[in-house]
Amino acid sequence: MDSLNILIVGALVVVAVIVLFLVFKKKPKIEKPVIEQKEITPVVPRPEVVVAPKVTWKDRLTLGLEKSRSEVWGKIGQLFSSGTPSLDEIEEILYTADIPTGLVQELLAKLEKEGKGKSSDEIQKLVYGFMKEKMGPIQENIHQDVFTFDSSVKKTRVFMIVGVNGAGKTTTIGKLSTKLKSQGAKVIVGACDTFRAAAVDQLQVWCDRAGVDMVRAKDGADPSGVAYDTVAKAFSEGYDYCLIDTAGRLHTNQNLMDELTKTKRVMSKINADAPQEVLLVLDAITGQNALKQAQEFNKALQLTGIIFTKCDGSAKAGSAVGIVDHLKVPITYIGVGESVDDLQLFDLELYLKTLVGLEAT
Ligand SMILES: Nc1nc2c(ncn2[C@@H]2O[C@H](COP(=O)(O)OP(=O)(O)O)[C@@H](O)[C@H]2O)c(=O)[nH]1
Ligand SMILES: [Mg+2]
Repeated sequence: MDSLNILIVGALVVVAVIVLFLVFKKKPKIEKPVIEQKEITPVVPRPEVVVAPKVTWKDRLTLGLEKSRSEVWGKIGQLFSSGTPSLDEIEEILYTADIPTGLVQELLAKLEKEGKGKSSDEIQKLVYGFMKEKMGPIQENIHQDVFTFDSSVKKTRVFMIVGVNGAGKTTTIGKLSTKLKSQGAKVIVGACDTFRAAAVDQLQVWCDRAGVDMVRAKDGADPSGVAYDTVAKAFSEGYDYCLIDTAGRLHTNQNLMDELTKTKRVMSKINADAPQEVLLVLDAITGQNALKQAQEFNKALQLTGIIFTKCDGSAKAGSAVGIVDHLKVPITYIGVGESVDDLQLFDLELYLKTLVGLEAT
């Protein structure tokens, strides 16, 4: 019985082995199917790519000076197009644009002498030539190399920015530091408008956005102290540009003007050349009063340049010619709006051609 069992089990094992062998041998190899991975793109309508047209500086300037061109400078030629106009009419237009009396009379005399029978375009060229003659020699005095950053020049340039309240000092410093930083310059800003906490915060926002350093006043510090600390840091740490913001003040307030003189003086204790530039921010809207302001600031601080802001929205942008002619101080920058790109180095030819409506090249 036992041997029969063993036999049966043995036979079963043999049969099982044979079956298993056959099963595994015959089983076709099942290859994993290769599933092609196709990218599934959802059918979503593509939004139209709108590329904002690049607004060039020439376009910005043309738009900014539109009022001055259409209401004043471009109008002179038009008046000549239908015969010789009454010079009184031109005189009145020039006075509304806040052109000083002496200059108005000079231009009228020129128009009277040379304008007869000329076309509108020829008159515009004559006006352009007159303005260029007045401003050209003074504009030559701009220290061009100072305003364009050159990384091979290892120098710290200090700009002191002055002007009455609301002229655009802080905004201009914000724009300038953004520009200089994007050119690769190391920039530091001194927040010396210690009268208003909001003014310091306003500057801080610009500096943070531009990624430049700023020195704030310690509690109770006076403006010249902040200027001193900023300039000292600028020179000891090798900054390329040091921009000093100051509190807006009326040019008629002697105490405040004295304080500005002191601020300027303390900077020169750190470096005899500092500040290399004392720039007056003038708001074009101020018109005739701008000249008075400029004279007072120049007397107290010996200005090296003028930053002419808010030329947009005012028909008085041409008052630049009177200011430059009177003061013998060049315009270094011109502002035609609130964005960084609305401030540019002043280019006399482009400015004058745009102002009188001649095609600028
Ligand atoms: N339209 C226009 N506004 C400007 C220009 N420059 C500055 N502003 C504005 O003028 C106002 C006063 O500027 P701000 O820099 O605070 O003057 P600050 O008191 O001299 O420091 C701000 O609202 C500026 O945005 C410009 O060129 N055009
Ligand atoms: Mg300010």
